[in-house]
Amino acid sequence: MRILVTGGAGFIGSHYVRTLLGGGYPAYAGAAVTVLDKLTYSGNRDNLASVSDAVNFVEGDICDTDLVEQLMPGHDAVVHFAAESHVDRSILGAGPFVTTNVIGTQVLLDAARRAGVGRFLHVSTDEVYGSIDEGSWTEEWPLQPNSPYSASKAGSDLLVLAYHRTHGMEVVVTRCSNNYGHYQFPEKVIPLFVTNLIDGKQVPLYGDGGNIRDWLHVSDHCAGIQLALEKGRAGEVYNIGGGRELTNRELTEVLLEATGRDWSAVRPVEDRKGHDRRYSLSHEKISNELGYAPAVTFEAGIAATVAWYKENRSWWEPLKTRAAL
Ligand code: NAD
Ligand code: TDX
Repeated sequence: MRILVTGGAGFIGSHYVRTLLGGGYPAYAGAAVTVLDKLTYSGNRDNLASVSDAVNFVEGDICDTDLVEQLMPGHDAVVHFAAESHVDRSILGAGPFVTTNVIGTQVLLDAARRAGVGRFLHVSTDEVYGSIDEGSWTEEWPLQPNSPYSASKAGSDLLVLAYHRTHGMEVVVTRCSNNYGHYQFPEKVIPLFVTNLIDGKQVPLYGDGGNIRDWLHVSDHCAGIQLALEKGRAGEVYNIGGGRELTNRELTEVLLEATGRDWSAVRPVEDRKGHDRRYSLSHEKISNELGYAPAVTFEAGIAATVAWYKENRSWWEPLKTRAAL
């Protein structure tokens, strides 16, 4: 079995690759892994250091048709993580989001179709559903993305599903809630806040801090992806949630406590443009059909995550300096 993992040097993709090569997904034991990653600001080969001997690492762009067409044949499955992933960056400039997230996905789909790849798993986000005041999103909710990032992800989801309807490709789309865990690039709220707090700095809390996110440990997300890859029905969408909703103020309180700081470390700042108020995801479908259940409690996951950032300054400090965070 040969798996092509795009974006495998990023936060979630590298977790998936490390787990797979560490024997964490028994059905894929012994699988060969190719990682295709452009190493943008958020891609980092250090994230794969523990498995570097076992990975065929290709530095390249998913939009590079020649490269992708040449690389694809011989692979049995594609797990597609590569994306521009940060909402704030998409507000500053949407170009790379449309290019990588939409066109890059089309290039991969065409190459996978021509090469007769058996399975194409597209990693997407709950943000494609927009914002929800009450209740939780099921897979039937209309797509109402509000940021350039989520609009580009919605575009890629629709393309992937269209290749199933049009060409009969064996695609599966997963949509997850907010991930956290080791190796998350320190621009996202949890690692940004934790590393600032460790360093005695302040943290910028957007708006009134009442926005709600549904938190999912990266290992539970990757376990859900693997279930959907192995057993999900082709042409279907599966939500992968963590089931733990917190306002950003509640999240901040947890992080202040974990780092021994207090509210004087919090700097209220202007709200994000078009800031989605609440995300809430139902994962009933993947739980009922495929037996998914999140295994990491938020308390245990956040304690391990904060401990990891405390112990791994050498990983995040240069990244923050380079990105001026
Ligand atoms: P990340 O930014 O940490 O990693 C993205 C990776 O993709 C990087 O290694 C980067 O170098 C690579 N990449 C970017 N553009 C590329 C290109 N043109 N060609 C090849 N490689 C390219 O992101 P992440 O948090 O690991 O997210 C992975 C996937 O999960 C994305 O598709 C994202 O939309 C989705 N997602 C993330 C979250 C979250 O909370 N982090 C939640 C829902 C969905
Ligand atoms: O400095 C900050 N201050 C702040 O209050 C940052 C960076 C964020 N926030 C708020 C905005 C959000 O309400 O925290 C919340 C989480 O923000 P992000 O970490 O930027 O995540 P979000 O915008 O919710 O998107 C994330 O989840 C869905 C990922 O970045 C996406 O890739 C994924 O699709």
